[in-house]
Amino acid sequence: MASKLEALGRWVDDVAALTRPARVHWCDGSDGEYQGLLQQMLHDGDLIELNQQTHPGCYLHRSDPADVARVEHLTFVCHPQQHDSGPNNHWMAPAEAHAKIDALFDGCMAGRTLYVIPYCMGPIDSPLARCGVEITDSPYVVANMRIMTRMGAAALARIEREGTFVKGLHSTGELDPERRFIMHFPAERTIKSYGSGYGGNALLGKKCHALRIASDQARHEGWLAEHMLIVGIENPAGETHYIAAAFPSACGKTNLAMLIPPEGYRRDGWKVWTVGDDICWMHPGNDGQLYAINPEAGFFGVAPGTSGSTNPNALESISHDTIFTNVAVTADNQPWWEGLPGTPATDWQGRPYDPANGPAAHPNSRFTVRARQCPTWSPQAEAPQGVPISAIVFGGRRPALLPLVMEARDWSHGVLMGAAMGSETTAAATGAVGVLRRDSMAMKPFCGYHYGDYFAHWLSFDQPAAKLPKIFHVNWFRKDPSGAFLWPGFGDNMRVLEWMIERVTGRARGRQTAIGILPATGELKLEGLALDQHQLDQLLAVNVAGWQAEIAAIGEYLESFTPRLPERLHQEQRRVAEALASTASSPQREAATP
Ligand code: SAT
Ligand code: MN
Repeated sequence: MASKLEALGRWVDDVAALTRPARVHWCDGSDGEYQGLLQQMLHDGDLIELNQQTHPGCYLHRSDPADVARVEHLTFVCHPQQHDSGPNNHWMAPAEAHAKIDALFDGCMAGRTLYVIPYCMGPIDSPLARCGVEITDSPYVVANMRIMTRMGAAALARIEREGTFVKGLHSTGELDPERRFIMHFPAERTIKSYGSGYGGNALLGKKCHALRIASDQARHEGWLAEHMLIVGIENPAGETHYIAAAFPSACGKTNLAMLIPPEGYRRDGWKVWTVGDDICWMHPGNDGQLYAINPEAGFFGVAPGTSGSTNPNALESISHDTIFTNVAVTADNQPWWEGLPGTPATDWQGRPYDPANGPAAHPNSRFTVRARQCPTWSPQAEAPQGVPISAIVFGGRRPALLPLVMEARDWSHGVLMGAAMGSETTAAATGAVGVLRRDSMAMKPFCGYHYGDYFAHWLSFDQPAAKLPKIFHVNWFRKDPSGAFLWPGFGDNMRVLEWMIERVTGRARGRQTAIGILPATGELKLEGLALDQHQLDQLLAVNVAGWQAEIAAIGEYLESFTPRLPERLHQEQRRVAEALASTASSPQREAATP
C-alpha cells in the first residue's frame, strides 16, 4: 500500500532517500499487522513475554537506561522568528535545526524497516479531529501508536480526502543523549525527533503533535489544545457533567480520570466516566459552550503507585493486552512496580532486584493500553461532536498555601489561576525532582508558541455569547507540618468535584475570599472521611501573608512574558493583590470580594 496523495508519497520518498532503509512498510493498523510486530519484537529481544496466564497479551519493553523520560533541554520549537517561540521554549532557527537533525537522519535507517504510520488524533469521523503521519524505524513506536491513536487505513483515507496532515519523522538513532533532538516546526506542521525511543519523545502523535503543534494550530483556528484529562460525573438523576483538568505530568491525571467514588456516593448512584487522561482539544460550539474530544485512543500511564487501592480501573485495564515499559517483574514473570503487593525478582534494567540499586520499577515506568479496555470508558468518548465542558480545573503539587479547592470569579481570573499554576517537578522529565516551578496550564513543556500569546488566546474566548465553563484550582497535595498529606485524594477527590458541580448548577453558594470562592462551611460532603476540623481548616484557609508573597511571585513570573503579556492578566494579578491588601488591613473582612 502506498498513497494516492502525491504530497504524502513524495515526502515518504524524500525521507527514504535521506534515511536509506532496507524496506518501507505502510501500516494498515490491522490486528494481523500488530501481531506480526509483536512476534518480530519478541524475536529481536525488543519485547519480553510476560506471564500469559495472569496477563494475556502483555509484554515488557526495557528501554536504554539513559532513555527513560522526556528531554526538555533537547526539545526545540522552531518558529521562523525566535520571539514567537517565547521564553517558555528552546529555539533554533528552522534552517539550522533542519540541517542539524537531517545530518543525523542521513543513512540512519540502513538495514532497517521504515514504517509509515497514518494516524488520526480524535474519533475518525470527528470534525474536531486532526491527522498526521509518523515515519519511524522503531517497531515499538508502531505498536504503541496503534494503541494510542486511530492508526492505519481509515486514517489514511481521511488524510487523502483532506489533503493535509502533520508530518512527523522519528528515528531511534544510537540513543546517544549527545545526539538527541526533538524539533518542532509549527509553521511547517512538521516534527523531527532523533535519538530517543521514549513515549513523549517518540510517539509523535502525543505531546509533539497533539500539544505542541496542535496548540499553535488551535490558536490560528480558534480552539484550545490542552494538557488535560476529561472526566464525566453522572449524578443519581442521570445527568452527566464533564470536567477537564490540567495537572503536570505524573500528578495523578490518570487516577482522577478513572476515579471510583467513595462508598456513599456509589450507593446513591453516582458514576464516573473516563473520556481522556492526558490531552483535551476544546472547540467552541454553536451554542457558545466548549466541546471537548480526547485526541488519543489509549493511555500511556505511569505504572508506579497504580494499585487496587489507588486506581482499580487502571489496574483492570492493564490486566491484558498491554505493553509495559521499564517495570520490574516477579519470579513468576508478572509485571511489578512499587505500590503493588508481592515482591519483584528482577528490576527494570533486568538485574536481580537489589534495593541498593533503587526502586525495582523505574519511577517513570509506563503502561500503554487501549482506552476501551478501561471499565469506565465513556461511550461519549467516541462522539464526533465531543462532550460539553462544565468546569475546567487547574492543579499542581503544592505542599503549602494553595487551598484544597478555589473557584475563579470569572474567566479572566481563571486564566490568571491557570497561568499562575506551580508544581513540584516529577520523574516524567529528566532533571531534579521535587523543585517548585511555574507550569502555566501544565503546558510549560508543551505550549508550541509564546506563553504571552497563549494567555491572550485563552482570554479571547470570553465573548458575549460564550457560555464558558467555570474555572477552579485544586491542590490534592497539601502537607501538614510533619510532612503527611492532609487530604486523602484519589476516590475522595469526588467530594471536591461534587462541590464544583454544585457551583456550576448554582446549588452551592461558596464563600468569597480575596483569592477566589472557597466552599462555605458544610458545603463539602465529608461523611465517611477521617478528617478532623483542624485539618479541614488548614485545607481551606487563606493565609493572607503567604498569599501576598505568592501573588508578588506570580507578578514577577508574569513579567517574564512582557511585552506579550496581555494587560488583562496584569490587571487580574493587581486585583487579587489589592484584595489581599485590604483583607490584611481588616482581617475580619477575609470574606471580602475583590
Ligand atoms: O511525555 S509523555 O506523554 O510520554 C508522559 C508525560 O510526561 O505526560
Ligand atoms: Mn502528560
